[in-house]
Amino acid sequence: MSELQIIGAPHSNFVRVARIACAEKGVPYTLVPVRPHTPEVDAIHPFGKIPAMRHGELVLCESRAICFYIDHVFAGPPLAPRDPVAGAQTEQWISLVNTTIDPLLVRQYFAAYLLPGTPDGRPNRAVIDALLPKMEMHFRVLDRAVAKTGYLVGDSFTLADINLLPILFFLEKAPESGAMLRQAPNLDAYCRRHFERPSVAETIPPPFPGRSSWDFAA
Ligand SMILES: N[C@@H](CCC(=O)N[C@@H](CS)C(=O)NCC(=O)O)C(=O)O
Repeated sequence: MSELQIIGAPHSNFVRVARIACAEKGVPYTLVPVRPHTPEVDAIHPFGKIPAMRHGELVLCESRAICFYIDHVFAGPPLAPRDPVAGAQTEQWISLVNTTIDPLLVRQYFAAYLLPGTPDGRPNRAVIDALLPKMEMHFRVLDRAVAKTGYLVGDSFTLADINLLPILFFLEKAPESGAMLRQAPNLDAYCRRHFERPSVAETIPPPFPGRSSWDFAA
């Protein structure tokens, strides 16, 4: 069968999830680095979002579905535990990350730096300042979640961690979230440890288009 393609720009945290999943399973893939709403993506995702996937005749969209496929079709360590309790806890954290943490910390906070919508293009202070109390609560939740074992679920690396780490990579770069991370000892140690994991380290995205580095001035 032809090589698996992960379709989507490497800056997307959801694309990175699919790439880390491939790396963890030892699945070779080609990255097709296209933006949302381009013909390659629109042909697969009904709403034009990334990632999409192509493997032979099969096309899929949505990071969770793509990771399910990668996890079940290929050999290698399970990304989601097959034990029903640990599996359900993994799904619980994937859902919390994707439906609560990503919308606040990436789509609202990080976007206020990246796509600020201000007349001079500077970070959107009004948006950022309004988000800070909720962000602190999110950091407290995550710090508690990894305190016991250094993983979100049980004592092994799962798809739950794979979904969270690309978001923490962004958060480490921005001023307020970077400070919150450094003040959350368990979460900070979690990042230091797992950012070095080969699947995570080898999928670090290049700086966003139009930026020369990952530095975000306040
Ligand atoms: N639920 C989707 C979310 C994917 C997603 O939102 N991707 C972003 C890039 S990080 C995107 O394509 N945004 C374009 C849009 O929302 O129109 C998944 O898990 O794959």
